[in-house]
Amino acid sequence: MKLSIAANYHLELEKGFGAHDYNPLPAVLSKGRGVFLWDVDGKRYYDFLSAYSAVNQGHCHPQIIKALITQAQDLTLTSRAFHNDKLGEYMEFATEYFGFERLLPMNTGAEGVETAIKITRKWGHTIKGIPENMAQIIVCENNFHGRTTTIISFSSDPASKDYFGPHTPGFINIPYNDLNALENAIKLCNNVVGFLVEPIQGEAGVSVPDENYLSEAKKICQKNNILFIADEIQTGIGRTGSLLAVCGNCSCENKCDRQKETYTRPDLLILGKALSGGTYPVSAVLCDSHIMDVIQPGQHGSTFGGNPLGSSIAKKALEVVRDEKLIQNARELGYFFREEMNKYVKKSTIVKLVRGKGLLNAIVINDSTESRTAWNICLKLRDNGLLAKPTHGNIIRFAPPLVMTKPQLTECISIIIKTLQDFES
Ligand code: IF1
Repeated sequence: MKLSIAANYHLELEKGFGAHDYNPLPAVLSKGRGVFLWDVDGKRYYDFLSAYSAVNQGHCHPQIIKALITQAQDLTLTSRAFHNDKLGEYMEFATEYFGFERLLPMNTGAEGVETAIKITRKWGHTIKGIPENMAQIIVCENNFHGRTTTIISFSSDPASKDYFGPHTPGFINIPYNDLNALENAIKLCNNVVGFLVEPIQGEAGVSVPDENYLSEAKKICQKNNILFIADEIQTGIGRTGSLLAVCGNCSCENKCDRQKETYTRPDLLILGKALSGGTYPVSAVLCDSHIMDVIQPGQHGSTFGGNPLGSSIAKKALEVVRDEKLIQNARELGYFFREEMNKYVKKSTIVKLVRGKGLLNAIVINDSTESRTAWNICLKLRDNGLLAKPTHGNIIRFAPPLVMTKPQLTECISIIIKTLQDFES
């Protein structure tokens, strides 16, 4: 589909005046509501990326927007030099909802990850007794935790890492979903203080680990006095059909006491993205006092972290997930999506497999990672009214907002299959 004059106008402005740090799919969007996006020419699309799982609650959710507007008319920012009347209530709600004693508010996901790294390192040096500046954190190959210089220092993706050195030391890379590799890394290094892991590796192509991987990894960490750090920035807040991907197979039908449940409770939980329903940068690190209290006044923070606007939005965004039972919906629609897609995959020459959990899924295209097939499929999906984007060459991620209905998903599945059929040999 050729882009309109209006769309090209916007593309050219970005091209002429912006950094070329992205290669977006050619679509210029101007409006979003629920599961839908509209472009500058009024064409409607189903959103199957959800801004990388930041829009779990649907675009411009009315209650979240109302909370944003109401707070924005009173007070947006004081800095943490003073208190405000929204942060405490948000902290109380979020710590109870996720089952941790304390919350440190930040803004972007990468800031949340950096915060978790600092807390873990300081815990290692001051509580575990690792010699100063010797702390090591184990991470997994093909990770994605953000784009700051420390975080890309432990990336295994050359595009994210090369030429941005000198890289931050103190990280050990091991294969994902490999418990022996975790145990061996700990055996080889006495200074390990933490294990930072995505419960499902999103950017790596929705790589779902073995059923027992996270629980066994947590046990290995516990046995070795190492902090288990779950990066749930993309997988959390209902996306995988549980409140957290580490919750395993529970979808919150019966309220659990997350302080005690046997689920794989992380020592540090990192949230972002859907924590604000995609309306405002809000991230957070949650953990219990014996870990969080290594941070004393003046040792960490940010200008916007914990501001009243973000706090009001985040509390409402979480209430929407709870009250609209989005976790259960993601779980049920996820099963339906994979079941329907597998009926097609069985006889497809172009799709190798479909995988995922809840409404975080992906298809693997039967072509090389260097081929343009996945990209061309996404261009055709766009023409057919559905927006998705390839990750790592031959994988297409499918992650619609969790407010999607079954009839809408049924229509999307037929759009996807009809589009794929055009590429069958
Ligand atoms: C981009 C990827 C996804 C994340 C996890 C931390 C962060 C992210 C598990 C950092 C952010 C975003 C970043 C965005 C595209 C997107 C992404 F393709 F980059 F890898 F989702 F998979 N942990 N992911 O997924 O959070 O600082 O961005 O708020 O940089 O292109 P952030």
